[in-house]
Amino acid sequence: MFQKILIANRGEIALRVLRACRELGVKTVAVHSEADTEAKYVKLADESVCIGPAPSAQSYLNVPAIISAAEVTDSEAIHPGYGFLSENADFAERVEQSGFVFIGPKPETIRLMGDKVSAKNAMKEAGVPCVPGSDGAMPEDPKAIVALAKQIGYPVIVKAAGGGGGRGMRVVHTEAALLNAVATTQAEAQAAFGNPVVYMEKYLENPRHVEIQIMADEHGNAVYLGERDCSMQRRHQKVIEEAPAPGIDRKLIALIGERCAKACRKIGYRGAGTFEFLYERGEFFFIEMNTRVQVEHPVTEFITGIDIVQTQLRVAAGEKLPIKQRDIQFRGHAIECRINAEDPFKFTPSPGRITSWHTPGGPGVRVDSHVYADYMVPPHYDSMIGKLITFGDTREQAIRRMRIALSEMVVGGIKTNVPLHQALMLDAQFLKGGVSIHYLEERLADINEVKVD
Ligand code: MV4
Repeated sequence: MFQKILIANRGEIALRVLRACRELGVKTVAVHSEADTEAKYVKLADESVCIGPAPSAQSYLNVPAIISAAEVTDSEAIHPGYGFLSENADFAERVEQSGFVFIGPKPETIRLMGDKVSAKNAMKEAGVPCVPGSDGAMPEDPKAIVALAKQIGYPVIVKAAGGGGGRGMRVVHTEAALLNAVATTQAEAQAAFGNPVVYMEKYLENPRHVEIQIMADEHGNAVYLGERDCSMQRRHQKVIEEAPAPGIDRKLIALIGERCAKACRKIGYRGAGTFEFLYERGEFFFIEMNTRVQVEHPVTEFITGIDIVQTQLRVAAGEKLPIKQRDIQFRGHAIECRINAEDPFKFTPSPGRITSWHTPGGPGVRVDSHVYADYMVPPHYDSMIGKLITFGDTREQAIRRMRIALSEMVVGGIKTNVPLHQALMLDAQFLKGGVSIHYLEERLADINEVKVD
């Protein structure tokens, strides 16, 4: 195991990585911006280095400053967390070239998955079911584009190869709108990602977002840790995640999970990863792969009992996966509510000083947060200030525990989305389970309509 690692991130995930290090006896270096000097993980880390001013571009995305911090502190490895540089292949390469271990997949794997066309090709090749579409980049010939869309059947969706996570895509309902949509998406993709390549898929109108967590080592072992349902989202920001996904056939999950694990072995994947699927009418369709630890990893930790962040550190240090697929048992149900510093129904950010902070507890309750009373939520970053995760023998018990936990939660001085979560924990459709990716936005539109009238 490493002696010392550098945590190239901020907020709750910096604290989560720090705790995993503590348990493994690994020393930690926190890097932080000028806005995060008072952060909890900075105080708790064995060492800390200020890497620049508040704006991320000058601190958490400042590659030379992060590498220098690793050098001056004699760190052996860098954990990138999520967001920021976590899926930047050039960063992973620079880390390795500078003699450090990047806690994640190989740079070429990140690059393969970062290009959504090559990712889809690789996964299709490896036997992972994909959304029907262009099988690679869009043809050049306009006639071929029109013919392809006709063959796929409208509506279709045009996506940028350099996009992902909801950026650079356009739904097309008619042949009349097709070629303009392709040209516009290409131009936007060039401007946003420096890559004009686009591809086409059948547009699924009312799917769920279900993702499979995998874990792999560099000795050819890979396992799947079940799925998470992340359909409760707004503008591509997940609001609630849960595991298992309600109402999906366990045999189908096992089949898709095995396919994902097999694909990881085939491409030589290393570390934690997530296969994103759309699930509609009993079928799974791969859309993208995330090559990092995800915000919602705790729900999987609850139902499997596996510490995903510790396992990331172990496999990065060259150890074999500590678990075999047959040892992994899925037990109970877990739900995560993301707590954001924002207006609960208008979603405007609400940074500022937290005057009081009381977190819930009790059996099956976990709070992952870096904040505390008197902490100043900086306006420069993501509004997520913590995550509330509950576990129960059944989904109903996890929900009951979440309602109690939310009622115990006190955050003074700023607005949070706790009231939204309280409303959703009583929502009939949520309680039934299996809402689509459009459900929350439609429900919020209803709420706002009532308020206007
Ligand atoms: C889709 C889709 C429907 N059909 N692809 C959006 C984020 C990116 N990861 C892929 N996305 C979608 N791709 C096909 N062929 C609908 C979405 C989508 C979505 C997916 C997951 C979670 C939330 C979403 C919200 C809007 C659209």
